[in-house]
Amino acid sequence: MKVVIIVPTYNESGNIIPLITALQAQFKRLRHDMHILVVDDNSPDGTAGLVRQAMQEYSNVHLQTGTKAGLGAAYIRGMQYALGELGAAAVFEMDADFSHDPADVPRLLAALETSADFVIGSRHVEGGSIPAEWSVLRKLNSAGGNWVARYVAGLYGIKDCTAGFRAIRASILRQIDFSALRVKGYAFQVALLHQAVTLGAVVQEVPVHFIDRKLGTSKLGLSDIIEFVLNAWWIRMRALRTFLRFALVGISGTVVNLGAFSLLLHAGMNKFTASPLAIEISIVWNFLLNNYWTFKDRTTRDRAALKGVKFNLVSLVSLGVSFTTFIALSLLFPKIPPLLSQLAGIVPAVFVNYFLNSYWTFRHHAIEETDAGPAATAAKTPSQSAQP
Ligand SMILES: Nc1nc2c(ncn2[C@@H]2O[C@H](COP(=O)(O)OP(=O)(O)OP(=O)(O)O)[C@@H](O)[C@H]2O)c(=O)[nH]1
Ligand SMILES: [Mg+2]
Repeated sequence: MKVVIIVPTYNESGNIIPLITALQAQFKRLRHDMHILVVDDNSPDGTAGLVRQAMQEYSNVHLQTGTKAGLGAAYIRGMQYALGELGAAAVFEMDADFSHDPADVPRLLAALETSADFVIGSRHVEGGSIPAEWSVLRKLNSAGGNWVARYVAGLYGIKDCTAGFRAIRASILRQIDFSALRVKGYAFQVALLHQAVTLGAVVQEVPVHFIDRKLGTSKLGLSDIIEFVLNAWWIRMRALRTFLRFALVGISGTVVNLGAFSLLLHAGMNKFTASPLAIEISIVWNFLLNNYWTFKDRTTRDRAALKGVKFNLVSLVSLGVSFTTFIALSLLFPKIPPLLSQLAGIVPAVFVNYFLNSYWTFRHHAIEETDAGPAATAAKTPSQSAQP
């Protein structure tokens, strides 16, 4: 397997050569075709020049230069180059400042090979750590970032969403529309992870000890923090948008149901024939709108006709949920008006309907059938899924 370790650099002249040397030492232990791609944004301290010298010695070291546009922009450029020109089967994200221990590379790679599509070198799972000497403010910043990623962006099951030490299968990255990530700075880490989870990637966290940089300075700025929070909310709003569309379609379906029923009665049809026909017309109406509008961004495996059948079945389940609620409320509270029980039944039915259609009928299946990666075979815990 061809593996490319992407190292973004900005003024890392003190670190880059020792890092390349340390990585080469680790590569000797691995049976893979290991490469290093340094993505340098024309660092004024001459980082790129040092990499060019290293390239004389090592044929597996590559360099990409560009103008400084943030960590995310550098990674996007690097990943496109690694997937395109270099033809990588897997890539790593890794800092140049030795915060990520090169000796951890084989462990992350082993996890990628055996059980995951997206491996995180995690500071927040058992066995992992952040430096004890970090100030309270720094710890709060890190914890706050992860909190926002988990509860705002919806990456609930993942402990270290902001980590910058990762191993990712190319089959996942190839499906990501990088231009749609709309991030330039550190927010890239959460945006990418969210995309991968939405695509069905199996995520695994491998514990690592995060070490503070000894040389050079941190590049994290206020604009990065602002972009980070805005990006998490943007992800949340997109998920909400799907649900709102689904609800809107449901409301329009009710109008279609009643309209069709009236028209059929008007045309002289028996009410016992008109009722199920009107229901089916509204189900087909809802299905078409959901298929071509609500979930249009999803790549599904089934043909439209099969999805239509699934949608009908889900409608039947929702009917059961709604009716059971109606009966339960009517029996428990005989005094409340039937219309209220009927209305109350709609609430759980909408959520069940949405959940089943989102995760079954219109389930996103972007992984190719030929992909032998874990996402193609392994079951994913729902808590890790960010599929809205
Ligand atoms: N190419 C490029 N690399 C960047 C940019 N910003 C940061 N980096 C690199 O990204 C990696 C992580 O940046 P750091 O400044 O170490 O950020 P950090 O690890 O969150 O902060 P510290 O723990 O304080 O070091 C380092 O290798 C940086 O050199 C950028 O705009 N362009
Ligand atoms: Mg760092």
